[in-house]
Amino acid sequence: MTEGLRINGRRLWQSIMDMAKIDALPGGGCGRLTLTDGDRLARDLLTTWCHAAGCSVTFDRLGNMFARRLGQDNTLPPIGIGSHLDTQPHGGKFDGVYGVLAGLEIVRTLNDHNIETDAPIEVVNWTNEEGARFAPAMLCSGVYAGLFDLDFALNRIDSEGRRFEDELARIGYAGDELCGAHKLGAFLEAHIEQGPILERHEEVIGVVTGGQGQRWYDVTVTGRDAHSGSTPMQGRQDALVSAARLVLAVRKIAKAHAPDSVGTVGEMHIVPNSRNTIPGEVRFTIDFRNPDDAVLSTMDTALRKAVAAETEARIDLEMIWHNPPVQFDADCINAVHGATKSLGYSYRRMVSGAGHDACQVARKVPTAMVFVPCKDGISHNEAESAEPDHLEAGCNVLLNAALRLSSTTHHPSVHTNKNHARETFERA
Ligand code: HGY
Ligand code: MN
Ligand code: MN
Repeated sequence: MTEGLRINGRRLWQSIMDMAKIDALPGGGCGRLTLTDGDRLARDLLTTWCHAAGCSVTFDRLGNMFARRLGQDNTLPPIGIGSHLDTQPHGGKFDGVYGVLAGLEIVRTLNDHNIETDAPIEVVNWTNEEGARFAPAMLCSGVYAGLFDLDFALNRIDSEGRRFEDELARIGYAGDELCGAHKLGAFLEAHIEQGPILERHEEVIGVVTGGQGQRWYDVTVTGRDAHSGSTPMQGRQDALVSAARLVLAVRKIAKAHAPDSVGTVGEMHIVPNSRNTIPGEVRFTIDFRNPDDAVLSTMDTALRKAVAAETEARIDLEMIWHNPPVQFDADCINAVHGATKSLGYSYRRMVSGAGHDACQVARKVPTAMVFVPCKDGISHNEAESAEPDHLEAGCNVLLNAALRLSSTTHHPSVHTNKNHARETFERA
């Protein structure tokens, strides 16, 4: 009865466009940082829609939201379907939002057809996936999966010195449920690929088998403030020159570990940031990624060597996040793969280059992902865009995979692959 069921693509698209009005930017994207008033409005809108679809909505200590649609047997752990509503400062309309609203569209479609699943279905919105305001990324799905403890998350500070816990309370989304106590039988996440591979190969669906590893660092370079006019070049302790050499070292290390490594310095603060004072302090971030944790270790060694070679200023390097590569659950991957084939979409199996809440949740709950293409592979950019029929196809796969999973008792076969994600990894 349910095989080959399809969602309402127009309704899905409209919900994404309506959500995109919250903290809309002039360039067509969204700047909806976590725990801001915009995040609150997005959460309120999702709650209204989920209530209208007959769901009950709860949220845990970190504001992770669960909208529950009852099944025939509500003693079974629910199938979670979701992603995140927070965006990058200059983000797009689809990153994260697509996955949450695909879950809502599945609930709406099941309602349209009066279908009662065996296990309950839950639409999930994970708090602070982006890590742009409170590092690291995937923070609250990480606490849920037991990768960070609660206090670590509650005490994270943003660049203006505001605490995570205070901001969560301010927007009214600090729940009582212990983060990690909420049962899920499986978790599925639909997401735009955020890279060019599906588009390059003209495929519609990515059957995602895992995620690459990542390491994040905070670097503080301490030199000495001095007058730009009267201080001789010889003997300066210019923190920005040292930082610039390390920025180039990050690129060199990533290229030296080609083709699968990437390295980025995305955030930098210069103090005192005055045009006629030699910078005395520079703080910046480093983001290394590779599907193989052993390679990330060699990149780490190369970075520490570059730091040791810096003599003009003092360098403090702190690795604030070590996220090993993850392999998704075989049964969940097969449900996605089987649904894709039965719906007749072109597809490839692939490892995710970007991090996702699913990469964290997979360490606790059987999990898999569905990718759809995005234009030119661009994301974390206001120009991010996706085709309505691709979004619809991904949501159809998600629906049929969820139906397969909700009617089988599911035993976790999750393993965190410490070395490297097994599927071949094609670097963009
Ligand atoms: O960093 C990531 O890969 C994700 O977009 N938060
Ligand atoms: Mn995302
Ligand atoms: Mn993102």
